[in-house]
Amino acid sequence: MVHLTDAEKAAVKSLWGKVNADAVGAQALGRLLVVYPWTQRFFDHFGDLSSASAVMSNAKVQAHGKKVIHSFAEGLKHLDNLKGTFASLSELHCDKLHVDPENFRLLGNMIVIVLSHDLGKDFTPSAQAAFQKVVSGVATALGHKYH
Ligand code: HNI
Repeated sequence: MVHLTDAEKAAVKSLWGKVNADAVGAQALGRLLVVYPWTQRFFDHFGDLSSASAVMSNAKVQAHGKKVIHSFAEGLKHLDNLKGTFASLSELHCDKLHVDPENFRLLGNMIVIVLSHDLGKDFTPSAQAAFQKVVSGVATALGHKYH
C-alpha cells in the first residue's frame, strides 16, 4: 500500500493545480506509445501512429490521454483508497481490455516525466518522490483485480 505523508499529499495537490491536466494526459499517453511502441497494439483502432509526430498529433491519442488523466486525477482525491477507487477499472483493463499491468507502471513514469518538464524547478526531488508514490499506488490499484 502506498503511504504519503500529509506534506506529500499537500505537495501533490498543489503542484497538480499548476499543470494543464489535459495536456499532461495527452503528452504522457503519446510518449508511452512512442517510447514503448509495443503498447500501440492496444490502440490499433486510433489511426495513424506511424511516427512520433503522427502519434503526438493524433486527435484520438490526445482525447484518450485526457480521459485517462481525468481518471488518474480522481485518484488524487482518494489517495487513502486507491484500490477501491480503481477497482472497476482494474476489472475492465484485465477482463475486457487485456492490458498487461506492467503498462500502468510505464505510463506512470511517463506522467512523472511530463510533470517534470511542465513544472521545471517546482518539481523538486521531494515532489518527485511524492508523485512517484502516487503513480506507483495507482498502478498497483489498477493491477489489483487481475487474476
Ligand atoms: Ni486505460 C480505457 C483509465 C492506463 C489501455 N482507461 C480506459 C478508460 C479509462 C482508463 C477511464 C475508459 C474506460 C471506459 O470506457 O469505461 N487507463 C486508465 C488509467 C490508467 C490507464 C487511470 C493509468 C493511469 N490504459 C492504460 C494503459 C493502457 C490502457 C497503460 C495500455 C497500454 N485503456 C486502455 C484501452 C482502453 C482504455 C485500450 C479502451 C480504449 C478505447 O476506447 O478503445
